[in-house]
Amino acid sequence: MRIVDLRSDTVTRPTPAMYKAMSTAEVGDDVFGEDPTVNRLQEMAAEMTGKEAALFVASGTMGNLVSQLSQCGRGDEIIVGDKSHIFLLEQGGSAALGGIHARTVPNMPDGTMPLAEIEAAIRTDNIHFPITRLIAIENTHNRCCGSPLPVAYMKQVGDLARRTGLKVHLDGARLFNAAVALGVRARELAADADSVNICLSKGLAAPVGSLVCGSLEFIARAKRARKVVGGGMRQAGVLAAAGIVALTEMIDRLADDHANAKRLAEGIAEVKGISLKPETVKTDIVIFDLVGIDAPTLTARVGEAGVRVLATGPRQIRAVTNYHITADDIDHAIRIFRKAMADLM
Ligand code: TLP
Repeated sequence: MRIVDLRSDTVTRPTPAMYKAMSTAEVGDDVFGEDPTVNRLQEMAAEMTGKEAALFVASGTMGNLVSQLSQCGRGDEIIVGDKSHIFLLEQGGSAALGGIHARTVPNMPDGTMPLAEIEAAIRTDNIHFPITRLIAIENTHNRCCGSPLPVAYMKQVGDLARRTGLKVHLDGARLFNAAVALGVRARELAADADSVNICLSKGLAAPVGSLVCGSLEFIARAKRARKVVGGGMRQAGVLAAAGIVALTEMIDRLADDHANAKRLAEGIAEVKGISLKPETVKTDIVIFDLVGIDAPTLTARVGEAGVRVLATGPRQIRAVTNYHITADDIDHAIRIFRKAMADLM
């Protein structure tokens, strides 16, 4: 059966160039800082995000956790979006492992948090309150339909943080999708962040890995935090080699994923029972609501026909385009959705 896997951009498998690079990677013990391939990847990531240094970590979750552990102490508070990955989908790891308290501010449909609401959430000096340390921003914003947050907004958050003595963490798991969609460089989007997490294993198709980027001083602390969560890897150059290919060859083509996501959105927006505004789709993520049918039922039905998507709510579905998905796959998926809805409604 023809399979069109739209569950996530994380389902991507390594490209032939990645397999080749992995098989010939020069390696060393990275806990000693002696893996030349890891070091090269870290230098590339630092340069691309405009930071002094970078650190290779196992996953986006580890990158976000290590960044928070490096910037906050126990009992400190972070301001995060109520639809952010950090708040919803990382097991509350910063609280569980770092004693860090999360204060949520609503994410708007475009992924931003209103500046006035961020400011209102900052704690004043009062013996009853935790101390606010960090504002965490997500760009693109996964649960807000992959919205790219513009440079101007990132700067406004940075200005607010500097004025109030806070740090900014950027969960840039899909920062390159944002850069491509907005026609800017990733470093412009990262300029106002003290720490940035970028992922290689999503739209960039590397099998494993993320990088946290920031000042030399931040990276020194992040390296300790990575070690205590068990993330000190040894001959990690085997993985980093694929990451170098990801950062070199896989960024510009994200535009194809964005075009395919738009094509999918336009193709299913008119289907009865699907509520979706195609203009909200700006990167590789399509999120839509259902009317008169529940998400697990539709997900199971299209799944039987080989089209894999995720239910992200009782009546909400997410589809994510990626390296393996062609425009023809999208047209096939549209036909499967149309038929499933016609049968079920
Ligand atoms: N997101 C995954 C799942 O966890 C839901 C996905 O399929 O979208 N930040 C953001 C914005 C993310 O979307 C993700 C992964 C992460 C962090 C965590 O990355 P990993 O999965 O590498 O730990």
